[in-house]
Amino acid sequence: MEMKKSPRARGHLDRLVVMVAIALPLVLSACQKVTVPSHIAFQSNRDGTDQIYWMKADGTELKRLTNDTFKNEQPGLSNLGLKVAFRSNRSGTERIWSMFSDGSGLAQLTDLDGVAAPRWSYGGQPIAFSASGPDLHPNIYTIWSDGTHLKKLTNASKDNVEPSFSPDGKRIVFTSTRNGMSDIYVMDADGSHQTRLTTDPKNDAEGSFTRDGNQIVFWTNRDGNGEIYIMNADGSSQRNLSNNPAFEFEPICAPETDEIAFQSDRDGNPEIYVMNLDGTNVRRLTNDPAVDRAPDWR
Ligand SMILES: [Ca+2]
Ligand SMILES: [Ca+2]
Repeated sequence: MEMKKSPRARGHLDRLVVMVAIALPLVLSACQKVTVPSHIAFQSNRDGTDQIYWMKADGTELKRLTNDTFKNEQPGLSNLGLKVAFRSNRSGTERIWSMFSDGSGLAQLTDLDGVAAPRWSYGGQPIAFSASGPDLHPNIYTIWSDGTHLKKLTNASKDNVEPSFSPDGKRIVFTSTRNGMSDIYVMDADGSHQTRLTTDPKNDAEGSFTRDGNQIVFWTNRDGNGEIYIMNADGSSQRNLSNNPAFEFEPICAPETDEIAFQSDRDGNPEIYVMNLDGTNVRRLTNDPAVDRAPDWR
C-alpha cells in the first residue's frame, strides 16, 4: 500500500537512504525501529456489552482492551496508542475514564454528567469531550489526563458535541445545533473564535482534521443517507467522498497517512472501514455480525 509520509517520517526515510550505502541488514533493522505504531480503536458488542477493542491499521492483531461487564464506549487514543480515554458506566453513571492500552492504570477523569466522545490532543494534553454538566445541553470541555485543568470552552443554549483537535493542537472542530440545525464549527483550543463552517439545511457532524490541518472530514445526511464529506478548513469546497447508498458515519483521519477510518453498514451490519483521503481504496477492517463503531486512529 502506497502511503504518503509526514515530514517527520520523511526525515527517518532520508536517514535510511544513507544507511543503505552502509549495509542492507542494518537498514532492514532500522526500518522496523522507525515504524510508528498505528492503531484503530473502536467499540463493539461482539462479546455482549459494548467493550473497547483495537487493531493495527491494516485490520490485523485485533485485541480487546476492556474486559468487564460494564458499558465501555467511544474510545479516544493518545499518541502512539499509549493510553485510551473512553466513556464507561462502571461507577454507576456514565463518566470519562482513562487507562493504559494494556488495561492498567484505570482512572476516572471527571464527575460531570452527560459525557461523550473524548478526543486526545496530538500534543499529549488536554483531552476534549462534551458534557451536559450543570447545563440543559452539552458543552465542550477540556481536561488533562490526570483529571486536573478542567475547562469549559463553549457556553451555548443548544448542543455542543464531538470535539476533535487539529494536529497542531491549536484548533478544535466540533458540532453545534446553536443555529437550529447540526453544523460543523471550529474554535481555538481555548474556546475563542467560534466559527460556523457548514450551513446546509440537513445535518452535518463529526468533524476530523486531516493530518496537515488543511482540511476537515465530516459526516452529513444532506444526500439522503449518511455520507463522509471533506472540505477545506475554512468550510469551502465541500464534496462527497463515500458516495454509497448505505449509511456511513463516524469518520476519523489517520495521524500519519492520507487515510480515513469510518463506519458503514454497506455489508449488512456496522463495520469499520478505511479509505484514502480522495475516497478511493475502500477496504473493510472488521468482519463480525455485531455492531462495530466509533473508531479513533493514532
Ligand atoms: Ca452513504
Ligand atoms: Ca460488525
